[in-house]
Amino acid sequence: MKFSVVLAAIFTLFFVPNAALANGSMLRIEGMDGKAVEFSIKDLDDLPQTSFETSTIWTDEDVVFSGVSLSALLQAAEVSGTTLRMTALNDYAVDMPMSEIGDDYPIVATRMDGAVMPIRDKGPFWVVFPYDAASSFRSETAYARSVWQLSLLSVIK
Ligand SMILES: Nc1nc2c(c(=O)[nH]1)N[C@H]1C(S)=C(S)[C@@H](COP(=O)(O)O)O[C@H]1N2
Ligand SMILES: [Mo]
Repeated sequence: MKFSVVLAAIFTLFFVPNAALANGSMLRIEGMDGKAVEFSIKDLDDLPQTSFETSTIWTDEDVVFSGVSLSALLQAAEVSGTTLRMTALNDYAVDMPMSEIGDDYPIVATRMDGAVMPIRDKGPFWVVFPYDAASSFRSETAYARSVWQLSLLSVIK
């Protein structure tokens, strides 16, 4: 390998915040049977992607969120049940009835406007709804379920 290639690789490793290197965060998913699976951003990138543009209460401008729909993710993790607990890095947690998870919403976003989100910008995993699409997504219930810095999805019932 040429020295310049090695240099470029080292530069990339340390300075380019691409998907695989965003940070070491993993999203853990636990089923009722005690089975647990961990997903990196790269793992999420390998699942079917979904995206939408919306305004949010957290941003001044419309933004495009992209990632994996929560329903597709739970399917990939092979967990099922009636109640999902979503827990954040800061231990914030909220429960959501699985019956209220749609095919396309919410999504576990891994990108905002195409860029991975550092922990300080609510990343790297953020549960978001297409807020502009329906008034029900602009409710305290949906906002409370918009868990940023998501670290754990556990089926509790
Ligand atoms: N990680 C994390 N996500 C969270 C929260 C939190 O404290 N931590 N608060 C929730 C609640 S109760 C609401 S209403 C929305 C909006 O919170 P904000 O008004 O503080 O931005 O974020 C939700 N997501
Ligand atoms: Mo809230």
